[in-house]
Amino acid sequence: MINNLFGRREEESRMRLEGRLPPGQSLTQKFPVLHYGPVPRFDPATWDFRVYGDVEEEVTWTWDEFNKLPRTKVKMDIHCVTRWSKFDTEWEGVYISTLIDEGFIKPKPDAKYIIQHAEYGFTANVPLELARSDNFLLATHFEGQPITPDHGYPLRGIVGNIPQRDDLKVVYFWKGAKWVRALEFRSDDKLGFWEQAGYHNEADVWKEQRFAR
Ligand SMILES: Nc1nc2c(c(=O)[nH]1)N[C@H]1C(S)=C(S)[C@@H](COP(=O)(O)O)O[C@H]1N2
Ligand SMILES: [Mo]
Repeated sequence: MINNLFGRREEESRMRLEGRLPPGQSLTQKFPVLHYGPVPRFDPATWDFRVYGDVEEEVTWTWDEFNKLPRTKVKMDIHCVTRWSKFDTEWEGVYISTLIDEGFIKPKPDAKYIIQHAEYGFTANVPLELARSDNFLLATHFEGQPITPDHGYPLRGIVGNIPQRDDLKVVYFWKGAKWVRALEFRSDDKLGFWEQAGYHNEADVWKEQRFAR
């Protein structure tokens, strides 16, 4: 593993040189766990995933059904507002754009935002345009293994930077909800959990939009 061959500082310098280290961030080779509240238990028999709001047809998938949806792998750099960045993380899961393109989800024309609803009432909001882009994934796997319980098992939103893809907007990692259970499509925006607590609604990592004021 590259992480073992090079020290943290050497890797950080390399990322800075490559233009991949956003302002105010530092590289970590660990994977910190950050969330509010307890880690939920997963029961595949009762778990479901709901898509509702500004969609032509509301849908609900069981865990089995969710696992039959078209899947994608993506490698991203993730940036936490608490100033750690983790590079070249590999995720596997489901792209919202694929679900829309293949007719699994049919947003109404006025749908402009989505809210990720997670266990215990946690929410995270993003513009639909961002949720549909290649750097946003509903992920089941990290580095080839099911995501661990504290990182969001069985399903979480993931958002980060894909190197060389300067066309994509990159937001802080809190915009991906762990233990996500539903997507709500909306014509108007609605602040999520951390956004209501004073974090910046747009959360652009390159503009260092950490806090609302
Ligand atoms: N359900 C849920 N998802 C959440 C949070 C949370 O409190 N609850 N916190 C967010 C924040 S602030 C961060 S930085 C990332 C952390 O993900 P990690 O623990 O896998 O590093 O999860 C995000 N998703
Ligand atoms: Mo965070």
